[in-house]
Amino acid sequence: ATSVKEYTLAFVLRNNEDGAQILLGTKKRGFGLGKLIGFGGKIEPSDASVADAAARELMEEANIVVRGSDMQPVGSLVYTFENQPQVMHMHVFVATAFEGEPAESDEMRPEWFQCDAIPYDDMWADERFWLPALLEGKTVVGQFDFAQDEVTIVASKFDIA
Ligand code: 6U4
Ligand code: NA
Ligand code: NA
Repeated sequence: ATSVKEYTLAFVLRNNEDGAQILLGTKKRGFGLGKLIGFGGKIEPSDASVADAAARELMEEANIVVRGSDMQPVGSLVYTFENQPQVMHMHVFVATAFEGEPAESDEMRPEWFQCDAIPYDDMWADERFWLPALLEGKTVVGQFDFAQDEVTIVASKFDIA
């Protein structure tokens, strides 16, 4: 039987003299080890809302504060992995208002990148298909089916609006 687990993923954006930047983190442990990703994780029963779960993860992993109301929902993505009954459902958010300075945690090493020079080769393979659209203010809904290697996309369908 298939079971679906709910996750958040949040991208923080800022503008400074260098132009538009995005906060990404290198995953230091667990699932996606070594990959450059947004901040997020499993939604816990104690989270009052999905947006609050995303804000909690940003605090835990990057040490910055984003109010739940400043979490803009921009996507819904389903991931499957070959030979794994568990399906991941990821709720994607963008935030442009935050407090504090991003700082390294046990789980993530945060770093700002220029939005026009995102190193997609260091990210999950699906990111290049939809993250550019989110940076233009669009939304994404879709599904990516990965092989067991967690690199190869064997099937995908997604809508950008
Ligand atoms: P622990 O270690 O229990 O605190 P937790 O932070 O709850 O973990 P974690 O880090 O395993 O959960 O969550 C996985 C993160 O990776 C979520 O933010 C979703 C994200 N993720 C998984 N597959 C992805 C993919 N193909 N593309 C993507 N993000 C993905 O962009
Ligand atoms: Na996480
Ligand atoms: Na976490």
